[in-house]
Amino acid sequence: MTDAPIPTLSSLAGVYPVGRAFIESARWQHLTDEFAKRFGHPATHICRAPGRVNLIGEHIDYALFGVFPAAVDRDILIACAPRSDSSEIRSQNMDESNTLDRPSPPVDAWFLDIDKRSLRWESYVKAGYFGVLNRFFRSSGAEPTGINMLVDGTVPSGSGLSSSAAMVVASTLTFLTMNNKLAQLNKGDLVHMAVENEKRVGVNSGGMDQAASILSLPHHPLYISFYPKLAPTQIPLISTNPATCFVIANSMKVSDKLVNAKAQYNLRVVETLVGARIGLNEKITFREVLSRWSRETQGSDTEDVKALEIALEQIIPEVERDGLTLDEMIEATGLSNSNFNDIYFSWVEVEATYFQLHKRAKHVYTEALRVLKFRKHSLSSSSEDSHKELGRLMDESHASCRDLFECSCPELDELVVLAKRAGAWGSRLTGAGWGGCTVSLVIESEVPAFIASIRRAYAPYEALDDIRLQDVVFSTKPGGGAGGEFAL
Ligand code: NG1
Ligand code: MG
Repeated sequence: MTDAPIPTLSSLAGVYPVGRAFIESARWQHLTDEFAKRFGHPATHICRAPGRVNLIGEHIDYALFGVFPAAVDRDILIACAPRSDSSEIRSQNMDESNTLDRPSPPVDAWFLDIDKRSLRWESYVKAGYFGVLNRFFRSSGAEPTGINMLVDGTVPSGSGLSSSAAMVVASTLTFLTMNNKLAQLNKGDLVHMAVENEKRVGVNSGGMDQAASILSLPHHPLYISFYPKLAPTQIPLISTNPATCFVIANSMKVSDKLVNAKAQYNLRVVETLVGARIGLNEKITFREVLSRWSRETQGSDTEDVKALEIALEQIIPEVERDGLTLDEMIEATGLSNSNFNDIYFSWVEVEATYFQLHKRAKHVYTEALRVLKFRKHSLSSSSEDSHKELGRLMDESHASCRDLFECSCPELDELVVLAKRAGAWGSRLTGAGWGGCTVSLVIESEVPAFIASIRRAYAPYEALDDIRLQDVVFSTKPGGGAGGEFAL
C-alpha cells in the first residue's frame, strides 16, 4: 500500500475562483447566474464535492477494515461569496423547496440547532460550519466572515450515494475557503474534519464517504484502510476486455438513516463494537482484534487474505447465534450495567429486542476478506475469469448484507435478482442499505439492454418517463474527488 504524503488543501482544486475558463458547464453557469440574481452580487468561488458508490466493503469502515468505494460524477456545488456587512450566513438551495434563508444564530451561542430527527439539507451545512468555527474561531475570539451561499446538488438523497457526505464536505470547504483557512489543512485533515462534522447530524459513521468524496481521482476506485490510520490507495482502472462499468439502480425506497438510526445504523455500530470486545474485556474494534491476534500467532500485524481466512475460523466471538437480550449481552461483556451504558450507550441511542453479535461479526470478517480479494482481482488481470470473480464477490457481499448484517430490504433484494437475470456479473446494495441503490458490474456494450430489462421488470420504474429513468438507473465510472480533476 502506498502511504504517500497527503497534499495540502491549498492545492485542492475543488475551490475555484469563479470566472476561470474551465467553469464551462451549463450547470455551473446557471448556478453562478442564479447566485448573482438572488444575492445581488457575484459569487467568488464554487466548492464541489462528489457523492460516492461503494463497490464492496459494507459496514466495515467503523470496524476499521478497508473499503473500496469510488467517487461518482454526481455532486454538490456550493457557489459562495463573503458578505461585507455582517457575519451572518445565508444559505439557499437551487431546489426551491429546499430554501433556508435565515440568518445563522449568533456565533457566540455555539449552538447551531441541528434537528437530528429529520433529514434536512441545511443540517449538513450547519455541521460543516460548526467544525470550522470550532477549529478556528472558538478560542481565538476572531470573527468569522459572513457568507452568502447557493447550493446545487445532483446526488439523490437517501439513496446510499452519500449525498450527506458530499454536502458536509462541500460546506466544510466553503467555510474554510471563505475564511482563508485552506492553506492550514491537508486533505487528510479535511477528511477527519468532515467525518466529525457529519457525526453532529446524528449518525456515528465511519470515514468511507468523506474519504471517497475528498481523496478520489478520476478513473480510480479508492481502497481506503482506516487502521492504524487513514490510508488511501488510488487503484488505477485497468482496461478490460470486454470493457465493463458499474450500473447504479435506485430502488426508490428512501433510506431515512436519521429517523431509523436507533434500530439500524447506530445499532449496528454498537453491535459490532460490543461483538469485538467479547472475550477481551476492553473497548476495541474488529480490526484491532485481528491485529492483536495476528501479532500473537504470526509474529506481526497482517491484514491479508491468509490472515483473514484463519481469523475467520478462530476469532468470531462465540456468542448465542440467535441473538442476545440486552441483559444477556451486558453479561457476556463482563461489564456492570452502568459501565456498559457509559461505554456503549452514552453517545448513541439504540433500540433492539435481540442483539446479533455473532452474525454481525461474521459479516464484518467475511466482508473484509472479500474486499481484499476484490482489490487483488481488480488489479491483477482483465480476463473474463476476473470479472466473474469480482461479480461473485459482489454477490456474496449482498448475501451477507442481507442475511448476516440484515441491512437490505425487499426492494434491494429484488433489484439484485433482476440485475443478475439481466446479465450482470455481480450485483449488491451499496451504502448503508435499508433502501437506496444497488451497484452492478455490467459489460459496457450491454448497458442499454441491461437497463431496459430492469425497467420492464421493476414495478417502481413503470411510471417513469425516459428522462426520469436516467436519474434512477445510470452507468458510472470512478470520478474525481472534491475538485481533484481540475488541478490548478
Ligand atoms: P451512506 O448511508 O451510504 O451514506 C453509511 C456510512 C458509511 C458506511 C456505510 C456502510 C455515513 C455518513 N456513512 O453510508 O460510513 O458505514 O453506511 O458501509 O453515515
Ligand atoms: Mg450518508
